[in-house]
Amino acid sequence: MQCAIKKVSDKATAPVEIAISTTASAPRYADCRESYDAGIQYDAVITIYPPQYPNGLAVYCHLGLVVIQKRIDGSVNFTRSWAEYRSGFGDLTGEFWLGNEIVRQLTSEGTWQLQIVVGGGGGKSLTDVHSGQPFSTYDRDNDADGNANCAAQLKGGWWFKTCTGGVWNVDLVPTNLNGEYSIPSTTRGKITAV
Ligand SMILES: [Ca+2]
Repeated sequence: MQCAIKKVSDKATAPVEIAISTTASAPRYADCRESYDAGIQYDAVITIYPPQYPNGLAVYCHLGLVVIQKRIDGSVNFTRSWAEYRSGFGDLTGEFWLGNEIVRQLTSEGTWQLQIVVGGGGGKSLTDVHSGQPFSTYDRDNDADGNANCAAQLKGGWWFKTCTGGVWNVDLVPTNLNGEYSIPSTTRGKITAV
């Protein structure tokens, strides 16, 4: 499974700095969309140079999207603290969480869309990403359930609203992509609530 974000609007909210280099160098891409349009149309770890990261930021690009989460084999533990979800963990070439601070920085300008792909099924795009819901981890309970700590209960960080309901109150959208890893054979390949 995988989560990725893409820019859907260029509406500028801050002045754009233009860096001028006098030395010849490899092409620099502002984001995964640019690298994709330039012909890198396979999954790859690419150093992008968005305005927020003038010195470059390594990300995993997939079909023009910046992948913020990838889980393929359960090799990385996603039961992590607030600080770890903030700074990111794992390995960009394997399983990882890119990091909430990086996502916050990248999405600080323009309008972005979150796409979630579970199993081998198709992706589901959501424009209503956060629905006003802050991120929760086991050590920072920001969910809307006053009686439970959803992140602790479900063993993963997420924009939990309730522990059992949908994050966005949309049917068939997974609510806990960062919980303990498992692939139920009956739901493989489908978007499913987990
Ligand atoms: Ca709670």
